[in-house]
This record gives sequence, C-alpha cells and structure tokens, in this order.
Amino acid sequence: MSSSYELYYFDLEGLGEPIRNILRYVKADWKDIHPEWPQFKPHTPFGVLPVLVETKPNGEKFTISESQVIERYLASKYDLLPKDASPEVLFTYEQYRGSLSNYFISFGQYAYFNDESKKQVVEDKVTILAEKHEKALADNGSNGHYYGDKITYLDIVAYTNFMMLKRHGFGHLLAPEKVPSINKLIETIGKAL
Ligand SMILES: N[C@@H](CCC(=O)N[C@@H](CS)C(=O)NCC(=O)O)C(=O)O
Repeated sequence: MSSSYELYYFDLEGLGEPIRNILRYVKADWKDIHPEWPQFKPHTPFGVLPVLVETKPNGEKFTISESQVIERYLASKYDLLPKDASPEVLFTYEQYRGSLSNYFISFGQYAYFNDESKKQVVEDKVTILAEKHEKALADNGSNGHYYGDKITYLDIVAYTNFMMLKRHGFGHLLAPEKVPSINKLIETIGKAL
C-alpha cells in the first residue's frame, strides 16, 4: 500500500497546479480540497495555502506547507530529482525552479485579481525567463527535459507554468519559432500527463 494525499488549495491553478500535476503524473491517490477561507487558516502551518496532508499506509499523517517544498517533497519520494548530480549541478537546476516564481506574484494579480497594470510586468519578466529557460533546455540537448533524458519535477512544474501563461494571453512570448526547446518540453510533458 502507498500513501494517500489531500492537497488543500483554492479553486484556481495558482501555486497549486504544479503540485496537482506532479500528483497526476505519479498517479498518486489524492484529493483536491478547497477549504473554507479564512476559517481554515488557523489549521495551516503558516496561515497560507497550499498545504499537503499525507496519510501513510500505517495511518500516520504528515503535513507540509510551502509550494516549492511540497513539490520537492513529492519529487524526492517519487524519484523525480536529478540523479547523480553534483551540488553545483543540482542547485543550478533548482535555480531554474526558483526563477519561475519571479513573475508569479504579478501574474496572480493580473490573472486572478484583474490588475491590468501587472500585464507589462509579467511580459517583461517572462521575456527574460523564456530566454534563460530556452538556453538551459537547449544546453541539455533540446530533448524536452531540464536534466538528462528523463522526467524530473522541474519539467512538470515548468510545463505547468508555461501552460498557465499560454492560457492567460502570454503565449506570444512562448512561440515555437522563438523558444523551440520550451515547446519541445511542453509537447513532451503534455504527452506524459
Ligand atoms: N510562499 C508560499 C506562499 C503561499 C501564499 O501566499 N498563498 C496564498 C495563495 S496563492 C494564500 O494562502 N493566501 C491567503 C491568505 O494569505 O490569507 C508558498 O509558496 O506556498
């Protein structure tokens, strides 16, 4: 028997969707829970969502907060971290995960709170990110992965973020002729999910 999970987050993609896609990819037994807010706030580790609650086969519960930490926790459990990587290579890889949060607050204000003034901020930040992520993926051989030739959690998280950007009107920044390696990632992970 394996663990089952409850993911507590709002009824939107936001910081929850990369975690949902990791859970989908590993075919975990999981539930998507949209708690009453702010009533649920005092029951979370830091007063914010997402929160993952794991129930282990022996019934023991484990609760973890912070979206990027939840992603890495699942990646470490399901063998989705770079294998045999030196600290330098591993943390350079992690740097690409971290960089995806650079535009995310402005993106959330634009996409979920209709703050039009944030549209240009997102455009500027994503323009830089697309160029840097394109290079990282090209340096790995444009094979649809950030590391080696297998899926690691960053592939799933970046795919999710790029798809969200496309759905919210930023697809022109990710056009195939501009960033072919990002599009190879989107195609590869889209098929795997
Ligand atoms: N650093 C946290 C940020 C979490 C966060 O700010 N969550 C927001 C939603 S995206 C939230 O819970 N807002 C409700 C509140 O602060 O009351 C993470 O990455 O998980």
